[in-house]
Amino acid sequence: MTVYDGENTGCVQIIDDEHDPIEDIQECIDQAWDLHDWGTDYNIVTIGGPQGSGQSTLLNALFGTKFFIPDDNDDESTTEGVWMSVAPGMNVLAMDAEMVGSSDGVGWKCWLFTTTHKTLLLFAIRDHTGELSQEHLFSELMSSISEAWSNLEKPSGLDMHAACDFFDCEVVTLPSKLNAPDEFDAAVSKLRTRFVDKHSQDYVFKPHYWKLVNADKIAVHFAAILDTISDHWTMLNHKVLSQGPTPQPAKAKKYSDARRSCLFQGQYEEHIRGFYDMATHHAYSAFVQAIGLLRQSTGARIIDEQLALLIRRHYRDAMDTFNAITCQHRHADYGTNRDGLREKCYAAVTSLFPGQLPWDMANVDTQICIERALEQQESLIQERVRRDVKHYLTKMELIISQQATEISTQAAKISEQAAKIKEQKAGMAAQKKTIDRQHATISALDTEISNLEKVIDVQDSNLVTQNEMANGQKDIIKKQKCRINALMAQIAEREAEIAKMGNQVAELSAAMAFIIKAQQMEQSE
Ligand SMILES: Nc1nc2c(ncn2[C@@H]2O[C@H](COP(=O)(O)OP(=O)(O)O)[C@@H](O)[C@H]2O)c(=O)[nH]1
Ligand SMILES: [Mg+2]
Repeated sequence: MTVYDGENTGCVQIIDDEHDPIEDIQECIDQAWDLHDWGTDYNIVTIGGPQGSGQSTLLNALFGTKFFIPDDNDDESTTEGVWMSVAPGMNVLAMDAEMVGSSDGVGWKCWLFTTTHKTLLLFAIRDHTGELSQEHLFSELMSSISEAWSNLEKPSGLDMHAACDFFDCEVVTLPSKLNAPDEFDAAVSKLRTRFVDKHSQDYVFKPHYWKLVNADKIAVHFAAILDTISDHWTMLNHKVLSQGPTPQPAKAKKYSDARRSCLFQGQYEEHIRGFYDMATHHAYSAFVQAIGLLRQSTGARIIDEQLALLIRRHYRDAMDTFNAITCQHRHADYGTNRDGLREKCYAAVTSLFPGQLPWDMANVDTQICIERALEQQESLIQERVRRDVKHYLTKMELIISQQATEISTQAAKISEQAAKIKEQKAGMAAQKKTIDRQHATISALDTEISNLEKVIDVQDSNLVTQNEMANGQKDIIKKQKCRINALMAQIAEREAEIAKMGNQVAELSAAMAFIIKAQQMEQSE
């Protein structure tokens, strides 16, 4: 019995917390969601990411759903299993699931539930601060995806495919819901328009995302997918998704019983019929539209060679579309359905260009077979060339990496030498500074010397003058000496004279004393 949530939020649990499928999704389709009018005009969305990364919050904000969001204080509770809800006012089925981090990758299965040929992986980077540009994030993501894809073990026949054959990838950034709530709301509502506005250039749901199942048939489709998943359980769970331990045998059995009861006994055949109808519908409607346009644009009523070529090209596109859709789900009905599509295309051409036998179908198909064989040859050659190129590239990479090592060793040496040179330069600069300083000192000394020289010159000239003066004085002294000598001679003369006069005086005195004595004697007598 399908689990409806207690609060009547319109959300239904389609896989339970034990990761077992809930049986009667059909009941929701018929009653809760009422998908009967949707046909293929619908889309399925889900958000992947670690628990607590805001998946439920973003789903609710974008699609107006009411998926469970735990209380901020409630660390324990979280989304368990897979829940689904119709987005109010939109032909969108939103899935909320425990995702990466769950023990067996149940959330990944949501992506596998896709009912389209191609899936859009829209990476929403939350709490984006703008440090890394969207372009940068995109290129990082793309390189991670292609690396993951190249490590993926692909079913045989899909080895040649690239991730972009199955997935379109885009990146959007969202500001922090907690730190910038207004900006977050604005960004989310802008993003929402991309899911709603069919005329927008950025409309998320591209026409080439063919729906392979009518909306009211998705229950059987899901069951069939679960069947496929469980058949490839080991590969999906371990080699591809690396999501935890091998399921215990008891659990595996329970799972397989559940899926079998999910197949609605007999509805699988109906599902396959619907699937082929859908593939025929997509291929045929594209073909009819294309040749209708051809008829309109050329105005031609008669199929000439050129028109036949164009029609053939569209016919081939239609067959390719049919094959692309059905290639992963080949079934016994393939041949009958392909022939049916061929007949329908033929009928369409004859009704647009009545009364003409535009081509011999067998011929066209043979030609297409030949072309395809040629293409296969070409792709084999390309593959061989690619392998050779890869081999060569690996070799080159090795050589380049060796050279890179060598270069990096040399670069290290060069940088070592550069460091030394830098050191020496610094030493030289220091020496230059010292030399400059010494130069300055020398030039100061030079100035001082030249000043001193000037002083010396002045002193020299002074000395000359003084010498001259001295010589003059010497002459004067000489003259004075002569004069002194003359004076000395005069003095000596005078002294001699004085001595003479002294002698005379002494003689006179003696004479006078004699006289006096004589007088005294005379007197005394
Ligand atoms: N920082 C931040 N928190 C968010 C954002 N979106 C939701 N949250 C909070 O993260 C918690 C878990 O959100 P929920 O949507 O339940 O995460 P889920 O487990 O991935 O579904 C809630 O408390 C939200 O308020 C976001 O963009 N940034
Ligand atoms: Mg959640």
